Amino acid sequence: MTAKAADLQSLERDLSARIAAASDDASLEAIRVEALGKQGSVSALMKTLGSMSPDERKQFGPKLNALKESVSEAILAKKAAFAEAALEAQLKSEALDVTLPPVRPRVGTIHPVSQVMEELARIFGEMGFTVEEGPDIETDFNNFTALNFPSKHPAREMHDTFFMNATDEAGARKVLRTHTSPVQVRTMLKQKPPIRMICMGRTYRCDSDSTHTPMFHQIEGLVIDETSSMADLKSVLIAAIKAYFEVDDVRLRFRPHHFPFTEPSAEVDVGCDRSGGQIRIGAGADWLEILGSGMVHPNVLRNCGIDPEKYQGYAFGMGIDRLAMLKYGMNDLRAFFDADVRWLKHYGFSPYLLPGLAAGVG
Ligand code: 2NL
Repeated sequence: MTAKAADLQSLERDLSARIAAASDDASLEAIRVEALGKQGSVSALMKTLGSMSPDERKQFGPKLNALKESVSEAILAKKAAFAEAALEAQLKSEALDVTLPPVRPRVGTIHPVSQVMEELARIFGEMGFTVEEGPDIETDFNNFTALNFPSKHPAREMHDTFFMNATDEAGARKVLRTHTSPVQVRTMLKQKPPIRMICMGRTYRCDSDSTHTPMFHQIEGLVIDETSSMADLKSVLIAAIKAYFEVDDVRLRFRPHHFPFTEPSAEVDVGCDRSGGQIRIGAGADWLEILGSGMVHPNVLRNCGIDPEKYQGYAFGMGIDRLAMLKYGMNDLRAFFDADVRWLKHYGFSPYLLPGLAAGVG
């Protein structure tokens, strides 16, 4: 063997041993530069080709080229192996067990009153009612006059109604709506019958004790067409109460009453059972008053631009806060509006669980 051939062989052995021993990309790169770089050992041997005899070159040239190829390939193969190992390690560290329950971000809870409003919107929506809205600050006309309240009616007195300070040209002051009925007035004024609507929202009365808060929530319903009657009212209420309380049997008792905006008017009691220390709606021998209702007064229809000779309908109203207490077992109304995070955590609902009739509205 020529001296050059021996050099080549030992260089090859040396390089392949170092490539095999390389532990990372950086040391491989160093070996590549040392061997194949401009100043590298293989490149140095390449430069000697020029001074060789043609015979020597013929024998030595291909060997040198083969060495260059094999070193280059060995380095690339090792680099690929490193890349694969790195990917493997990354995939392992990012492995995700998709059978684990989801991690839920902390985003607070849905207030029971909001939950109940969602449920009621669903229940009445399924029965063809639209959901209408209106402002909390109302005109005296929309809150009282259109609804057939006489000008001296006690509900208009200072001690029941929150009045705004500003007066209009006629000296009238706006009010915080004392019920949601002005939304029905607005709907009747802008829309022709048939009307089939509910509205829900905040209402205000100057009243505060263990069962009254100055702000509370109401739902009211209104149906105006040519034929709707108290019988239709009763069947709609029974269906809604069954769906809301998730019970199969509900009894209702209509007691004659008076509201300025309905004639006839009735307060409605629902059958319940108080024997277990708590109220269970549906079964049992007791009664609980839950809503007021009646046939819309002809004066109200007229005040809202609807001909009472042609159209008629029913209306009802109930307190949402108490509906929430009855279904979800809260017993102190005032805690509803304290914004105590412990109460909200206990009684609030997950924002991820929206009420739906298919899965039960609860
Ligand atoms: C109750 C009683 C009621 C209505 C509300 C109504 C609205 C219009 C016309 C006629 Cl625009 N009536 N609403 C009717 C009867 C009773 O609520 O005890 N609410 C908590």
